[in-house]
Amino acid sequence: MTHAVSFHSATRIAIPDASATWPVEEVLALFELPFNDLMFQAQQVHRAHFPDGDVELATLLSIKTGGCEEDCGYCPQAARYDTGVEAKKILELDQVLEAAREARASGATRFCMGAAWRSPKDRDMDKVEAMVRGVKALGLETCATLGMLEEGQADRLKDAGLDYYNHNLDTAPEFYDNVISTREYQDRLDTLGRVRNAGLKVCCGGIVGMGESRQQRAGLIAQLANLNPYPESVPVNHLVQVEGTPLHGLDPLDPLEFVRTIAVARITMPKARVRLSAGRRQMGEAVQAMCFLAGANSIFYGDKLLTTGNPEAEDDRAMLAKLGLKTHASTLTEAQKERCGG
Ligand code: SAM
Ligand code: DTB
Ligand code: SF4
Repeated sequence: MTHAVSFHSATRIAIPDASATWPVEEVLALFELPFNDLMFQAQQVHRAHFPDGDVELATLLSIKTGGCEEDCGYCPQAARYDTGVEAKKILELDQVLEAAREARASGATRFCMGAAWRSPKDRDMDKVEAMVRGVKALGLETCATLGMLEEGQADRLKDAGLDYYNHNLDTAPEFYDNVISTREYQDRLDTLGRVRNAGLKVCCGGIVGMGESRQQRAGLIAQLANLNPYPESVPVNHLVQVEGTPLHGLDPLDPLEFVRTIAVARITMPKARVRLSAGRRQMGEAVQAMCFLAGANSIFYGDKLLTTGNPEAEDDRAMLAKLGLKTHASTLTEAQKERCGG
């Protein structure tokens, strides 16, 4: 065991500290626990690090849709696949701010701006920086996902007031070439390094259900958990199969395997926000409820992800109420609420 562990007083469950390193075999061993033992352990770790039942609501906006030059096999926005997604120009600042105001009024505390780029061009950076400044001024936490960043670009985003940069590893290194050929795994790690060096918080996760093995799911989680420090925020996406993409038509993943992935992410990255991300519409409430039990504490909130559907906000509010979960906004202190504009 390479982890420094502390013990949760009531149950003597080992809780790894923030600097633990995770060999893939140990991550795989977690995946292979009896389901109830895994869930119990994940719930212990979760409660040791987060207030009970707190779920963050993050709204996603596609600020630049479609026409992307990359070949990510899951992605409806890659120009080379015939998916019916139309390439559009970058949104205007006021369109973004309008969406951010609506998100805030519906109860979101975090606003994520996504662009279908391999990497941002310099002329795009000015526009994105203005968006980040404007969204931040509304009191929302800001997140952007714009592709690979070059030297200096992460610093510019940090200066504009960006809180998180989302850049996913997507899968295990040994499965990666089955999914993407237009950029390397190392390119992703390099961007994550620049994001870290700029002092931004890292939002980094991946996709499950792309035909990878359990060992490879463990490989992805080990990669994430062994980043030093591990990401503050870990989106776990369930592949949304889109007609026209190479990954359309795969056998669906066993939903319990998805729940296990969430639990293993929670145990190996105890202080991270584990984000139950793409695929919720296809999942149903019972599987989502198990994901919350397994340690997920953030969702994308609003009826659209980037190009595909997400549950209606009203249905999500009803689901959270039914499960007795609280939104992050309702658990913020009065001082924090003041900073977030109420
Ligand atoms: N273009 C930028 C990039 O790829 O870094 C940012 C946007 S990209 C759409 C952000 C992430 O969305 C991808 O890394 C992938 O993890 C996720 N994603 C894209 N299409 C998906 C799908 N069909 N199902 C699940 N997740 C998906
Ligand atoms: C992340 O990991 N998942 C979100 C966000 N980061 C940008 C994106 C999911 C996209 C799902 C497919 C679509 O709607 O185009
Ligand atoms: Fe482009 Fe990002 Fe989609 Fe890959 S995931 S094709 S980089 S938009």
